Amino acid sequence: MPRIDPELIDRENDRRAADHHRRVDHLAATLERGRSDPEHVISAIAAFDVAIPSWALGTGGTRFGRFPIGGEPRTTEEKIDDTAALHALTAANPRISLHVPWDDPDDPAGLREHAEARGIGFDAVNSNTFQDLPRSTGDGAVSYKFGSMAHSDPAVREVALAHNLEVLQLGIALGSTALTVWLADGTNHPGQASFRAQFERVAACLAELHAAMPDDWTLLVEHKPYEPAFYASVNTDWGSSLLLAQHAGPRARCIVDLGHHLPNTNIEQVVSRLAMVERLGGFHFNDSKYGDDDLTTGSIKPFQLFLIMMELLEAGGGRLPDLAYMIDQSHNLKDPLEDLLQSTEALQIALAQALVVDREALVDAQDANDPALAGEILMAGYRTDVRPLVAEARRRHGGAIELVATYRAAEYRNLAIAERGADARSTGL
Ligand code: PSV
Ligand code: MN
Repeated sequence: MPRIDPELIDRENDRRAADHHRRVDHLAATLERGRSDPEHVISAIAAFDVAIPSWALGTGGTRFGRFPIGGEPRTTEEKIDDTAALHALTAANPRISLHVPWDDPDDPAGLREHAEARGIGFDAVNSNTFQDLPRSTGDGAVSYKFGSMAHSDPAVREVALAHNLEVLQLGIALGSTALTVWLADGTNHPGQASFRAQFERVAACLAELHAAMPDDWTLLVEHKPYEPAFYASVNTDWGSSLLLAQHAGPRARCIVDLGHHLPNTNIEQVVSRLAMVERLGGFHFNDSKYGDDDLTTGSIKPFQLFLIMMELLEAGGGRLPDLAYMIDQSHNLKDPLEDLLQSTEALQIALAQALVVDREALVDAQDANDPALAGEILMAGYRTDVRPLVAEARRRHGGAIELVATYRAAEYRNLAIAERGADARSTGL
Protein backbone atom coordinates (compact mmCIF):
# COMPACT_ATOMS: atom_id res chain seq x y z
CA MET A 1 0.00 0.00 0.00
CA PRO A 2 1.45 3.41 -0.90
CA ARG A 3 1.77 5.64 2.15
CA ILE A 4 3.39 8.82 3.37
CA ASP A 5 6.06 7.97 5.92
CA PRO A 6 5.89 10.31 8.99
CA GLU A 7 9.70 10.19 9.12
CA LEU A 8 9.86 11.61 5.61
CA ILE A 9 7.58 14.46 6.72
CA ASP A 10 9.88 15.11 9.68
CA ARG A 11 12.96 15.13 7.44
CA GLU A 12 11.33 17.50 4.97
CA ASN A 13 10.16 19.75 7.82
CA ASP A 14 13.64 19.74 9.38
CA ARG A 15 15.15 20.99 6.12
CA ARG A 16 12.77 23.95 6.23
CA ALA A 17 12.73 24.50 10.01
CA ALA A 18 15.07 27.49 10.37
CA ASP A 19 13.41 29.54 7.66
CA HIS A 20 9.93 28.49 8.80
CA HIS A 21 10.47 29.51 12.43
CA ARG A 22 11.93 32.86 11.39
CA ARG A 23 8.76 33.55 9.39
CA VAL A 24 6.47 32.37 12.22
CA ASP A 25 8.24 34.59 14.77
CA HIS A 26 8.08 37.62 12.52
CA LEU A 27 4.36 37.15 11.81
CA ALA A 28 3.57 36.43 15.48
CA ALA A 29 5.30 39.68 16.54
CA THR A 30 3.42 41.66 13.87
CA LEU A 31 0.06 40.18 14.91
CA GLU A 32 0.68 40.82 18.60
CA ARG A 33 1.35 44.47 17.84
CA GLY A 34 -2.06 44.53 16.09
CA ARG A 35 -3.76 42.84 19.08
CA SER A 36 -4.26 39.37 17.51
CA ASP A 37 -3.18 36.27 19.40
CA PRO A 38 -1.10 34.04 17.08
CA GLU A 39 -1.53 31.03 19.38
CA HIS A 40 -5.29 31.38 19.11
CA VAL A 41 -5.02 31.34 15.31
CA ILE A 42 -2.75 28.28 15.36
CA SER A 43 -5.10 26.32 17.60
CA ALA A 44 -8.19 27.31 15.57
CA ILE A 45 -6.48 26.18 12.36
CA ALA A 46 -5.43 22.92 13.99
CA ALA A 47 -9.05 22.32 15.10
CA PHE A 48 -10.43 22.77 11.56
CA ASP A 49 -10.82 19.79 9.28
CA VAL A 50 -12.44 19.12 5.96
CA ALA A 51 -13.67 15.85 4.48
CA ILE A 52 -12.43 14.35 1.22
CA PRO A 53 -14.99 13.23 -1.39
CA SER A 54 -14.29 9.67 -2.51
CA TRP A 55 -15.13 10.64 -6.11
CA ALA A 56 -12.43 13.30 -6.35
CA LEU A 57 -9.46 11.01 -5.73
CA GLY A 58 -9.33 9.92 -9.35
CA THR A 59 -9.06 12.23 -12.33
CA GLY A 60 -12.24 13.96 -13.31
CA GLY A 61 -13.24 14.73 -16.83
CA THR A 62 -15.68 16.67 -18.89
CA ARG A 63 -18.05 15.25 -21.45
CA PHE A 64 -15.29 15.97 -23.98
CA GLY A 65 -12.71 13.71 -22.47
CA ARG A 66 -10.78 12.44 -19.51
CA PHE A 67 -7.03 12.06 -19.08
CA PRO A 68 -6.26 9.53 -16.34
CA ILE A 69 -3.08 10.09 -14.36
CA GLY A 70 -2.32 6.49 -13.32
CA GLY A 71 -2.37 4.90 -9.89
CA GLU A 72 -5.96 5.98 -9.26
CA PRO A 73 -7.71 4.20 -6.38
CA ARG A 74 -9.57 1.19 -7.78
CA THR A 75 -11.61 0.42 -4.67
CA THR A 76 -13.10 2.28 -1.73
CA GLU A 77 -10.29 0.81 0.41
CA GLU A 78 -7.72 2.45 -1.87
CA LYS A 79 -9.63 5.74 -1.72
CA ILE A 80 -9.33 5.51 2.06
CA ASP A 81 -5.57 4.90 1.68
CA ASP A 82 -5.29 8.08 -0.43
CA THR A 83 -7.29 10.02 2.16
CA ALA A 84 -4.90 8.76 4.86
CA ALA A 85 -1.99 10.04 2.75
CA LEU A 86 -3.64 13.47 2.51
CA HIS A 87 -4.35 13.50 6.23
CA ALA A 88 -0.75 12.59 7.03
CA LEU A 89 0.37 15.74 5.20
CA THR A 90 -2.37 18.20 6.16
CA ALA A 91 -3.46 16.89 9.60
CA ALA A 92 -6.84 18.24 8.43
CA ASN A 93 -8.49 15.51 6.30
CA PRO A 94 -9.54 12.81 8.78
CA ARG A 95 -12.76 11.78 7.02
CA ILE A 96 -13.93 10.49 3.65
CA SER A 97 -17.39 11.00 2.14
CA LEU A 98 -18.72 8.02 0.17
CA HIS A 99 -21.00 8.23 -2.86
CA VAL A 100 -23.22 5.18 -3.38
CA PRO A 101 -23.18 3.14 -5.61
CA TRP A 102 -19.86 4.53 -6.92
CA ASP A 103 -18.79 3.17 -3.54
CA ASP A 104 -20.69 -0.03 -2.87
CA PRO A 105 -18.99 -2.03 -0.12
CA ASP A 106 -20.02 -5.70 0.33
CA ASP A 107 -18.58 -5.69 3.82
CA PRO A 108 -19.22 -2.38 5.63
CA ALA A 109 -17.77 -3.69 8.90
CA GLY A 110 -14.54 -4.69 7.12
CA LEU A 111 -14.40 -1.31 5.39
CA ARG A 112 -14.85 0.47 8.70
CA GLU A 113 -11.98 -1.54 10.17
CA HIS A 114 -9.80 -0.69 7.18
CA ALA A 115 -10.55 3.01 7.71
CA GLU A 116 -10.10 2.91 11.48
CA ALA A 117 -6.72 1.23 11.12
CA ARG A 118 -5.62 4.27 9.07
CA GLY A 119 -7.20 6.87 11.38
CA ILE A 120 -9.92 7.75 8.87
CA GLY A 121 -13.64 8.15 9.64
CA PHE A 122 -16.73 8.49 7.45
CA ASP A 123 -18.30 11.83 6.68
CA ALA A 124 -21.75 12.30 5.10
CA VAL A 125 -22.84 9.48 2.78
CA ASN A 126 -24.27 10.50 -0.61
CA SER A 127 -27.03 8.82 -2.59
CA ASN A 128 -27.14 8.78 -6.39
CA THR A 129 -30.46 8.93 -8.24
CA PHE A 130 -29.03 10.98 -11.09
CA GLN A 131 -27.67 7.99 -13.04
CA ASP A 132 -29.33 4.73 -14.01
CA LEU A 133 -26.95 2.41 -12.16
CA PRO A 134 -28.22 -1.12 -11.41
CA ARG A 135 -27.80 -0.81 -7.65
CA SER A 136 -29.78 2.42 -7.30
CA THR A 137 -32.58 1.66 -9.77
CA GLY A 138 -33.75 -1.61 -8.21
CA ASP A 139 -31.67 -3.56 -10.74
CA GLY A 140 -33.02 -1.57 -13.64
CA ALA A 141 -36.68 -1.79 -12.55
CA VAL A 142 -36.99 1.98 -13.05
CA SER A 143 -35.21 4.81 -14.87
CA TYR A 144 -34.40 8.26 -13.55
CA LYS A 145 -34.49 9.84 -16.99
CA PHE A 146 -37.55 11.88 -16.00
CA GLY A 147 -36.67 12.32 -12.35
CA SER A 148 -36.35 10.38 -9.12
CA MET A 149 -38.10 11.82 -6.06
CA ALA A 150 -39.97 14.26 -8.34
CA HIS A 151 -41.07 11.60 -10.83
CA SER A 152 -44.76 11.46 -11.77
CA ASP A 153 -44.77 7.66 -11.26
CA PRO A 154 -44.98 6.66 -7.58
CA ALA A 155 -43.09 3.42 -8.37
CA VAL A 156 -40.01 5.45 -9.37
CA ARG A 157 -40.27 7.62 -6.26
CA GLU A 158 -40.45 4.48 -4.13
CA VAL A 159 -37.28 3.02 -5.64
CA ALA A 160 -35.49 6.37 -5.18
CA LEU A 161 -36.54 6.45 -1.53
CA ALA A 162 -35.51 2.80 -1.06
CA HIS A 163 -32.05 3.60 -2.46
CA ASN A 164 -31.68 6.49 -0.01
CA LEU A 165 -32.76 4.26 2.87
CA GLU A 166 -30.16 1.70 1.82
CA VAL A 167 -27.48 4.43 1.80
CA LEU A 168 -28.66 5.47 5.25
CA GLN A 169 -28.23 1.90 6.53
CA LEU A 170 -24.74 1.72 5.05
CA GLY A 171 -23.89 5.04 6.70
CA ILE A 172 -25.11 3.76 10.06
CA ALA A 173 -22.91 0.66 9.70
CA LEU A 174 -19.91 2.87 8.88
CA GLY A 175 -20.44 5.30 11.77
CA SER A 176 -21.45 8.24 9.60
CA THR A 177 -24.13 10.65 10.88
CA ALA A 178 -25.31 12.51 7.78
CA LEU A 179 -26.89 11.77 4.42
CA THR A 180 -26.51 14.25 1.55
CA VAL A 181 -29.18 14.29 -1.15
CA TRP A 182 -28.42 16.07 -4.39
CA LEU A 183 -31.11 15.51 -7.01
CA ALA A 184 -30.80 16.05 -10.74
CA ASP A 185 -34.61 16.29 -10.87
CA GLY A 186 -36.05 19.07 -12.97
CA THR A 187 -36.95 19.81 -16.56
CA ASN A 188 -35.24 20.73 -19.82
CA HIS A 189 -38.30 22.16 -21.54
CA PRO A 190 -40.94 24.73 -20.51
CA GLY A 191 -44.24 22.98 -19.93
CA GLN A 192 -42.57 19.59 -19.42
CA ALA A 193 -43.83 19.27 -15.81
CA SER A 194 -45.50 21.28 -13.09
CA PHE A 195 -43.02 23.17 -10.85
CA ARG A 196 -45.39 22.74 -7.95
CA ALA A 197 -46.17 19.04 -8.39
CA GLN A 198 -42.47 18.18 -8.74
CA PHE A 199 -41.53 20.21 -5.68
CA GLU A 200 -44.32 18.70 -3.54
CA ARG A 201 -43.29 15.16 -4.48
CA VAL A 202 -39.67 15.81 -3.51
CA ALA A 203 -40.74 17.48 -0.25
CA ALA A 204 -42.91 14.47 0.67
CA CYS A 205 -40.13 12.01 -0.15
CA LEU A 206 -37.54 13.93 1.89
CA ALA A 207 -39.94 14.05 4.85
CA GLU A 208 -40.21 10.24 4.73
CA LEU A 209 -36.44 9.95 4.59
CA HIS A 210 -36.07 12.33 7.53
CA ALA A 211 -38.55 10.27 9.55
CA ALA A 212 -36.42 7.16 8.98
CA MET A 213 -33.19 8.75 10.25
CA PRO A 214 -31.80 7.99 13.71
CA ASP A 215 -31.99 10.93 16.14
CA ASP A 216 -28.33 11.86 15.83
CA TRP A 217 -28.42 12.03 12.01
CA THR A 218 -28.64 15.10 9.78
CA LEU A 219 -30.28 15.18 6.36
CA LEU A 220 -28.35 17.51 4.06
CA VAL A 221 -30.10 18.85 0.97
CA GLU A 222 -27.99 20.34 -1.80
CA HIS A 223 -29.30 22.82 -4.33
CA LYS A 224 -27.98 23.56 -7.82
CA PRO A 225 -29.46 25.98 -10.39
CA TYR A 226 -28.83 23.97 -13.56
CA GLU A 227 -27.12 20.90 -15.03
CA PRO A 228 -28.34 18.38 -15.90
CA ALA A 229 -31.74 20.12 -15.78
CA PHE A 230 -31.28 23.07 -18.14
CA TYR A 231 -34.69 24.71 -17.87
CA ALA A 232 -35.57 24.27 -14.19
CA SER A 233 -34.08 22.26 -11.32
CA VAL A 234 -36.44 21.29 -8.51
CA ASN A 235 -33.96 22.26 -5.78
CA THR A 236 -32.66 25.22 -7.72
CA ASP A 237 -31.51 27.77 -5.14
CA TRP A 238 -30.98 28.33 -1.43
CA GLY A 239 -34.60 29.44 -0.98
CA SER A 240 -35.94 26.19 -2.43
CA SER A 241 -33.38 24.26 -0.41
CA LEU A 242 -34.47 25.99 2.79
CA LEU A 243 -38.13 25.24 2.05
CA LEU A 244 -37.30 21.58 1.44
CA ALA A 245 -35.26 21.35 4.64
CA GLN A 246 -38.00 23.03 6.66
CA HIS A 247 -40.56 20.66 5.21
CA ALA A 248 -38.41 17.56 5.74
CA GLY A 249 -37.98 18.11 9.49
CA PRO A 250 -35.88 19.68 12.24
CA ARG A 251 -32.72 17.71 11.44
CA ALA A 252 -32.62 18.71 7.80
CA ARG A 253 -30.09 21.35 6.73
CA CYS A 254 -28.80 22.96 3.56
CA ILE A 255 -25.48 22.26 1.88
CA VAL A 256 -23.83 25.18 0.15
CA ASP A 257 -21.76 23.97 -2.80
CA LEU A 258 -19.77 27.02 -3.90
CA GLY A 259 -20.26 26.17 -7.59
CA HIS A 260 -24.04 25.89 -7.31
CA HIS A 261 -25.04 29.55 -7.60
CA LEU A 262 -25.85 31.77 -10.54
CA PRO A 263 -23.00 34.15 -11.48
CA ASN A 264 -22.33 36.95 -8.98
CA THR A 265 -24.57 35.51 -6.27
CA ASN A 266 -23.44 36.87 -2.92
CA ILE A 267 -22.66 33.48 -1.41
CA GLU A 268 -21.41 34.88 1.90
CA GLN A 269 -24.82 36.50 2.37
CA VAL A 270 -26.54 33.18 1.60
CA VAL A 271 -24.32 31.63 4.29
CA SER A 272 -25.34 34.32 6.76
CA ARG A 273 -29.06 33.85 6.08
CA LEU A 274 -28.99 30.06 6.37
CA ALA A 275 -26.91 30.21 9.55
CA MET A 276 -29.28 32.79 11.04
CA VAL A 277 -32.23 30.39 10.76
CA GLU A 278 -30.08 27.42 11.88
CA ARG A 279 -30.41 25.57 8.60
CA LEU A 280 -26.85 25.83 7.38
CA GLY A 281 -25.64 22.23 7.24
CA GLY A 282 -22.26 22.49 5.60
CA PHE A 283 -20.27 23.07 2.44
CA HIS A 284 -19.02 21.52 -0.72
CA PHE A 285 -15.93 23.64 -1.28
CA ASN A 286 -14.57 24.30 -4.76
CA ASP A 287 -14.15 27.35 -6.95
CA SER A 288 -15.50 28.53 -10.27
CA LYS A 289 -15.17 31.14 -12.96
CA TYR A 290 -18.32 30.40 -14.94
CA GLY A 291 -20.58 27.70 -13.52
CA ASP A 292 -20.16 24.45 -11.60
CA ASP A 293 -16.49 24.34 -12.65
CA ASP A 294 -15.30 22.32 -9.64
CA LEU A 295 -11.90 24.02 -9.63
CA THR A 296 -9.37 24.22 -6.80
CA THR A 297 -10.88 25.88 -3.72
CA GLY A 298 -9.72 29.47 -3.35
CA SER A 299 -8.01 29.54 -6.76
CA ILE A 300 -10.42 31.92 -8.54
CA LYS A 301 -12.20 33.89 -5.81
CA PRO A 302 -10.07 33.75 -2.66
CA PHE A 303 -11.69 36.94 -1.32
CA GLN A 304 -15.11 35.26 -1.45
CA LEU A 305 -13.75 32.33 0.54
CA PHE A 306 -12.38 34.73 3.17
CA LEU A 307 -15.75 36.51 3.40
CA ILE A 308 -17.51 33.17 3.86
CA MET A 309 -15.13 32.40 6.74
CA MET A 310 -15.96 35.83 8.21
CA GLU A 311 -19.67 34.93 8.18
CA LEU A 312 -19.01 31.53 9.71
CA LEU A 313 -17.00 33.08 12.54
CA GLU A 314 -19.82 35.55 13.15
CA ALA A 315 -22.36 32.71 13.21
CA GLY A 316 -20.19 30.73 15.62
CA GLY A 317 -19.44 33.64 17.98
CA GLY A 318 -15.76 33.77 16.97
CA ARG A 319 -15.40 30.03 16.29
CA LEU A 320 -16.26 27.92 13.28
CA PRO A 321 -19.67 26.32 13.78
CA ASP A 322 -19.74 22.53 13.83
CA LEU A 323 -20.87 21.81 10.25
CA ALA A 324 -20.22 19.28 7.49
CA TYR A 325 -17.17 20.81 5.78
CA MET A 326 -16.22 18.98 2.62
CA ILE A 327 -14.44 19.52 -0.69
CA ASP A 328 -16.33 18.66 -3.91
CA GLN A 329 -14.13 19.07 -6.99
CA SER A 330 -13.19 17.51 -10.28
CA HIS A 331 -9.50 17.33 -11.12
CA ASN A 332 -8.98 17.32 -14.86
CA LEU A 333 -5.39 18.52 -15.13
CA LYS A 334 -3.66 18.31 -11.77
CA ASP A 335 -2.81 15.20 -9.79
CA PRO A 336 -6.06 14.95 -7.74
CA LEU A 337 -4.13 14.60 -4.50
CA GLU A 338 -2.09 17.74 -5.16
CA ASP A 339 -5.31 19.61 -5.95
CA LEU A 340 -6.87 18.42 -2.69
CA LEU A 341 -3.76 19.48 -0.75
CA GLN A 342 -3.92 22.95 -2.30
CA SER A 343 -7.67 23.15 -1.60
CA THR A 344 -7.27 22.16 2.04
CA GLU A 345 -4.52 24.75 2.47
CA ALA A 346 -6.66 27.43 0.79
CA LEU A 347 -9.35 26.79 3.40
CA GLN A 348 -6.84 26.98 6.23
CA ILE A 349 -5.49 30.26 4.85
CA ALA A 350 -8.95 31.84 4.41
CA LEU A 351 -9.87 30.84 7.95
CA ALA A 352 -6.63 32.27 9.37
CA GLN A 353 -7.15 35.55 7.48
CA ALA A 354 -10.65 35.83 8.96
CA LEU A 355 -9.32 35.03 12.42
CA VAL A 356 -6.80 37.88 12.35
CA VAL A 357 -9.44 40.50 11.54
CA ASP A 358 -9.98 42.79 14.53
CA ARG A 359 -13.66 41.95 14.91
CA GLU A 360 -14.37 44.38 17.74
CA ALA A 361 -12.92 47.29 15.76
CA LEU A 362 -14.91 46.15 12.71
CA VAL A 363 -18.19 46.16 14.64
CA ASP A 364 -17.37 49.64 16.04
CA ALA A 365 -16.74 50.92 12.51
CA GLN A 366 -20.01 49.35 11.32
CA ASP A 367 -21.95 50.91 14.18
CA ALA A 368 -20.32 54.27 13.47
CA ASN A 369 -21.34 54.01 9.78
CA ASP A 370 -17.72 54.33 8.74
CA PRO A 371 -17.34 52.13 5.64
CA ALA A 372 -13.82 53.36 4.90
CA LEU A 373 -12.56 52.33 8.31
CA ALA A 374 -14.50 49.03 8.12
CA GLY A 375 -12.76 48.37 4.80
CA GLU A 376 -9.33 49.11 6.27
CA ILE A 377 -9.95 46.67 9.11
CA LEU A 378 -11.34 43.92 6.86
CA MET A 379 -8.57 44.21 4.27
CA ALA A 380 -5.86 44.26 6.95
CA GLY A 381 -6.95 40.69 7.76
CA TYR A 382 -7.32 39.58 4.16
CA ARG A 383 -3.93 40.97 3.13
CA THR A 384 -2.01 39.38 5.99
CA ASP A 385 0.25 36.61 4.77
CA VAL A 386 -0.88 34.02 7.31
CA ARG A 387 0.86 31.06 5.65
CA PRO A 388 3.54 30.65 8.35
CA LEU A 389 0.87 30.17 11.06
CA VAL A 390 -1.06 27.71 8.90
CA ALA A 391 2.11 25.70 8.28
CA GLU A 392 2.94 25.85 12.00
CA ALA A 393 -0.52 24.48 12.90
CA ARG A 394 0.13 21.53 10.58
CA ARG A 395 3.70 20.99 11.80
CA ARG A 396 2.61 20.79 15.44
CA HIS A 397 0.22 17.98 14.50
CA GLY A 398 2.66 15.92 12.47
CA GLY A 399 1.77 17.49 9.11
CA ALA A 400 3.98 19.06 6.49
CA ILE A 401 5.22 22.65 6.39
CA GLU A 402 5.15 22.51 2.57
CA LEU A 403 2.32 20.29 1.32
CA VAL A 404 2.91 19.72 -2.38
CA ALA A 405 6.72 19.64 -2.12
CA THR A 406 6.55 17.01 0.62
CA TYR A 407 3.97 14.98 -1.32
CA ARG A 408 6.32 15.02 -4.31
CA ALA A 409 9.33 14.12 -2.17
CA ALA A 410 7.39 11.05 -0.96
CA GLU A 411 6.93 9.92 -4.60
CA TYR A 412 3.40 8.88 -3.67
CA ARG A 413 2.04 8.95 -7.22
CA ASN A 414 4.85 6.70 -8.47
CA LEU A 415 4.27 4.27 -5.61
CA ALA A 416 0.54 4.24 -6.43
CA ILE A 417 1.24 3.59 -10.12
CA ALA A 418 3.66 0.76 -9.24
CA GLU A 419 1.05 -0.91 -7.06
CA ARG A 420 -2.23 -0.11 -8.82
CA GLY A 421 -1.07 0.20 -12.41
CA ALA A 422 -0.74 3.02 -14.91
CA ASP A 423 -4.26 2.41 -16.21
CA ALA A 424 -6.03 2.11 -12.82
CA ARG A 425 -9.30 4.01 -12.97
CA SER A 426 -11.41 5.36 -10.18
CA THR A 427 -15.22 5.38 -10.08
CA GLY A 428 -17.23 8.60 -10.37
CA LEU A 429 -18.55 10.78 -13.11
C1 PSV B 1 -23.54 17.86 -8.22
O1 PSV B 1 -22.98 18.67 -9.20
C2 PSV B 1 -22.60 17.61 -7.07
O2 PSV B 1 -22.09 18.82 -6.58
C3 PSV B 1 -23.27 16.83 -5.96
O3 PSV B 1 -22.68 17.09 -4.72
C4 PSV B 1 -23.00 15.45 -6.39
O4 PSV B 1 -23.34 14.48 -5.47
C5 PSV B 1 -21.51 15.60 -6.72
O5 PSV B 1 -21.51 16.82 -7.45
C6 PSV B 1 -20.88 14.47 -7.39
O6 PSV B 1 -20.97 14.48 -8.77
MN1 MN C 1 -21.65 19.16 -4.47
